[in-house]
Order: sequence, then structure tokens, then C-alpha cells
Amino acid sequence: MKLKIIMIGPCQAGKTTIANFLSEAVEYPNEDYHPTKGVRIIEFKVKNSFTEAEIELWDCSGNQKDENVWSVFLWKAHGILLVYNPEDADNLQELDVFYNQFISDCMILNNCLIVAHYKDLKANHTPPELGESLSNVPCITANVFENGEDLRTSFEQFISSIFVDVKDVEGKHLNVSEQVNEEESP
Ligand SMILES: Nc1nc2c(ncn2[C@@H]2O[C@H](COP(=O)(O)OP(=O)(O)O)[C@@H](O)[C@H]2O)c(=O)[nH]1
Ligand SMILES: [Mg+2]
Repeated sequence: MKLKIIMIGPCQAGKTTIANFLSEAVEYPNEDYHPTKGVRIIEFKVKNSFTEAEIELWDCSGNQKDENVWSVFLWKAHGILLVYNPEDADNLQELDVFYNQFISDCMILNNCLIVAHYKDLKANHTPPELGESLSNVPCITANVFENGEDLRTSFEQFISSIFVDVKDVEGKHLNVSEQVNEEESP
């Protein structure tokens, strides 16, 4: 089974770093910043005793200049990872935009995961309290370098729960955009 997972969040939050780690795409550390233009799609497998899935991970640009293509990212997505850096006040402010654009219409909140991605390993890693709507979305704290394997385990659990859901109802997708479009067409 193929699962489309989109990863979105503020610029420089660490999305590409996490995508590379999860897909084992590059060696670490790799500290140069290359902003992701539009989207980069990475394919890899998750296989464990519960799940056997091909992951299509969409490492999306969170630049609000690319907002016009965000609906394309969401199209037929099975899951959403919202990555932000809690150490960056601007990231926190942007979270509501991403919630409204990507998560608020989701039928299944469990198919969304907020990743609070810290960069400073010495900092206190207690994530800030998020607003009311965001606080209903499952959330993990992660750092690729410090507890990368915990991040991988959480990611695989997230994939397993989506896998079960999708298997239950063939063709079920996270967002309702497809349905709305069909209803709108003559
Ligand atoms: N020190 C440190 N730097 C990081 C970490 N994660 C990402 N970075 C750096 O932060 C910048 C932005 O990361 P990137 O993954 O490209 O963010 P994106 O814009 O969300 O895709 C890059 O220069 C990374 O090398 C981390 O855990 N620790
Ligand atoms: Mg990126």
C-alpha cells in the first residue's frame, strides 16, 4: 500500500532534515541550509510487524509565497506532519496558518502529527502550550541528532495507525477536497 504523507510547517523548522533522516537519504550532519523549492517527494518503505507500506513523503515548502499550491500538496494525502521549531517565536505564530490550511478540515485528527523539533540540544525541551485547536492534535518532541530513533519509532507508529485506517476503508483520504470538487462539477 502506498501512503502519501505531507510534511509542512514554517521555513527552517527542520522539515528537510527530518525527511532525510526518516528516509535515510543523506549522511549527518549536513548543516548547509537549502530552502526546499515547492516540494520534494521522497519514497521509502516502512516495514514492521504491523505495517508494510510504501511512503511517499512530500517535503513541502512552508513558504507562504507557495500558498497557492498548498491544496495540491493536500490532494489525496493520507497523513500530515506539521513540523515547527518551538525555539523560534515566528514559527509559533505561523502555526495557526498551517492549522487552518492543512488540518482544520481533516476528518481524522489522528492522521495528523505535530512535531516540535528542537535544534538546541541543551535547551529545555518542554513544548509550549499550543492554542485550543492545535492542542487537540497529537504532538511529539523530537531532535534528529539527540533522539532520532525515538522520532523514527513515533513516525512508524503514526504510519501504522494510518495504515490500519486506510486498510479499513479502501480509498479513504484525509481531506475532503476531492469530494467537494466532485460535487461541484456538473
Ligand atoms: N543545530 C541544528 N541545526 C539543525 C537541526 N535541524 C535542522 N537544522 C538546520 O536548520 C536549517 C533548516 O533546516 P531544514 O531541515 O532545511 O528546514 P526546513 O526549511 O523546514 O526544511 C538547516 O541549516 C539545518 O542544517 C538540528 O537539529 N540542530
Ligand atoms: Mg526544506
